[in-house]
Amino acid sequence: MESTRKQLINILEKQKEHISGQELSDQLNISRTAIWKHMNELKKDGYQIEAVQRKGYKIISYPDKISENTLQWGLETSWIGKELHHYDQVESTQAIAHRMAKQGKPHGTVIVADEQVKGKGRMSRPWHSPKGKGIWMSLLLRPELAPIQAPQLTLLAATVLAELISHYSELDPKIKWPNDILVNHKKISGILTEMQAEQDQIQYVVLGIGINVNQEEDEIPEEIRHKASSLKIESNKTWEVQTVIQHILRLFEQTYDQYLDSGFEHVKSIWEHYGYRIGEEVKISTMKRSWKAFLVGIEPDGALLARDDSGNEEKLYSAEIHWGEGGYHA
Ligand code: BT5
Repeated sequence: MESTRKQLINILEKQKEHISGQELSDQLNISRTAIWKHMNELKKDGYQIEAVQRKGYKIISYPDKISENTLQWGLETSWIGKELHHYDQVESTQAIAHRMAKQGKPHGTVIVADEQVKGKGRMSRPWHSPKGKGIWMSLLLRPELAPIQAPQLTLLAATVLAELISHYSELDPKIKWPNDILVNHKKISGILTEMQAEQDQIQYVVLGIGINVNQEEDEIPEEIRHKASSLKIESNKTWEVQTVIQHILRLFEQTYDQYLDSGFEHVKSIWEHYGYRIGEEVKISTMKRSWKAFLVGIEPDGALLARDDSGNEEKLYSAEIHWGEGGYHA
């Protein structure tokens, strides 16, 4: 049933004009009654299908509910998302992406889920991923880069998200080093990059993107409500998850291709443009000392560059940064 249904959707999608029941039944090798039943099922799932006498069927609009078909329909990319897997519920899209990477799935494979029951952040921290409220997605990449360059992909992804939010709303997104997207000092998105590498070559990267899209305030877990938010809460509008995913994939592909062609400089400057507290003073505590630092920007290896009062610059890989009044505290 599932595969005939998928074939049917594929045919209907390619069709600019109506297609007759007879033609569909010939192409799919099933009876016209079976076609009619499938159409009813599709309508129940939210597809709006027009049936015109003597002309046949045509899809008028797609369901809100996302699927592989609806995501790929109108996806203007050349390599990303050509292979795309959508799930209603998973433990974590990261785990699926790793499994697919090991099965040899291609560069650009995308895994999307409506809900994650064991979504994860960095260092195995939990990532809250409620059903239908956000984007929980992993990209499988096979870049010809040295492992040391992998952090650049995370920074690149963060710039893509910041650019999109900025482009499609009045919001003023910020990228908090290393990779949180904040709006009004609250985290609305996190990125988790995991890599499998051999000697000097990356085998594959799984780039996980989590975005809180349509949660209301009371749908954010209480313990993180002071520091987490969603696009809807901040912008006062409902966002179409499917369209946002398609925009992300398109802009990610474009930015990635440009990065491979002309290097990291462009990503760096966009990142610094959106960088939270970049060009400002913050307090930093490391194991060795506690000091007042001016945040200069990011380095090609993903480090945060900070300058102290005497003009000495230091690359930070992990440090406790006191982001300041009203700021975000991890
Ligand atoms: C991250 O970790 O920010 C990376 C999140 C990556 C999630 C994506 S979703 C698709 C893919 N599949 C996965 O399983 N993961 C990736 P980190 O910087 O460690 O932040 C985790 C912390 O953020 C938690 O300890 C909470 O304090 C907070 N947090 C948890 N869920 C959140 C949410 N939905 N929104 C904002 N903050 C959240």
